[in-house]
Amino acid sequence: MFSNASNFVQGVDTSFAIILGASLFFLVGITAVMVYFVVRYNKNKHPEAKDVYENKKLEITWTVIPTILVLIMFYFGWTGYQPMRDIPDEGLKIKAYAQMWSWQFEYDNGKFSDTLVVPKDEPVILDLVSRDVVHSLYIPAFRIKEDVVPGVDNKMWFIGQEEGDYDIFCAEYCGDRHSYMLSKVSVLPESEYTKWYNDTTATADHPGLAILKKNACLSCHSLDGSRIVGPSFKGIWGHEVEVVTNGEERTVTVDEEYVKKSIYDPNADVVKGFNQGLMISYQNIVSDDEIKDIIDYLKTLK
Ligand code: HEC
Ligand SMILES: [Cu+2]
Repeated sequence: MFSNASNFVQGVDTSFAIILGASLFFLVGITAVMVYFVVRYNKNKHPEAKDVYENKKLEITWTVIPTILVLIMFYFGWTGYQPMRDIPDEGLKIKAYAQMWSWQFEYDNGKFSDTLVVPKDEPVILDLVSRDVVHSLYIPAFRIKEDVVPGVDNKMWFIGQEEGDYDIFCAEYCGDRHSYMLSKVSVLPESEYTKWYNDTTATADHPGLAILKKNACLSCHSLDGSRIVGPSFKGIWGHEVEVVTNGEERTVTVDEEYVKKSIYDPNADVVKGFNQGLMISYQNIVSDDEIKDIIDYLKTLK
């Protein structure tokens, strides 16, 4: 509470503190009055119950005071929320992709990243795109959360005001590994951000591995033989797998054609023991050339 990590912290924390304060006041007040009444009006002290009928003053009081109170809460809630929806025209635009079960951020210059890197003190406008189901981008430290809905053009914005790393969560249950759908936002000084942004040289990764990372294939496929959502990629090249095609089991060898088919039409041959319909088709997302790189890389995973 009361940090200054983003431009929304103060507005949200103020309304939170006011609502918490009012709730505490009434918790203590009502409990005290209740205890007093239990003692004061118990049967020994007050044997004859009295029927109280109508009390205009009391009724007006308990209508007007709570109305004023909730209007105060509304006022602070609204003034804290309104600027979040008032998205500026100018700012750093970044595309935020959500998919089962990872985040990915794309910058103007075509750079992709798993973590959101932003400069300090500059408005950042996130264009929220879902590649599959409904997710929700949540940065608790910044007090912002916005749904990422497939087919809906939604945006969110903020200004990072303190350097550091903050958690990003998915706040909309989106399947098996929803709770692993984590990332970070790094707020850097302007000059460090520019350096990071301009550094588009690929990491030392194998090009095929870079493609698997970029498309978040690894949130469902491990490289070390462990089963996540899909089969591990370890040792699959050239091996035989049992698949179900149109309800019939058959054995196929993992070759170029099979890998390509698995990526473009994942529900045609479903690996036995795994669920159909989890992997989307990457037909317009991963190109033929990229599949060649992926295959080169799979060959190295003995
Ligand atoms: C949401 C989870 C998920 C993501 C993301 C995903 N897959 Fe899959 N994948 C699966 C599942 C589940 C199967 C097994 C069922 C089937 O064959 O459709 C599978 C099967 C495969 C197979 C066949 C594996 C075998 O052992 O025969 C290949 C190859 C494959 N995926 C490649 C990819 C690539 C490349 C990407 C990224 C471009 C990717 N997958 C992204 C879930 C996923
Ligand atoms: Cu999610």
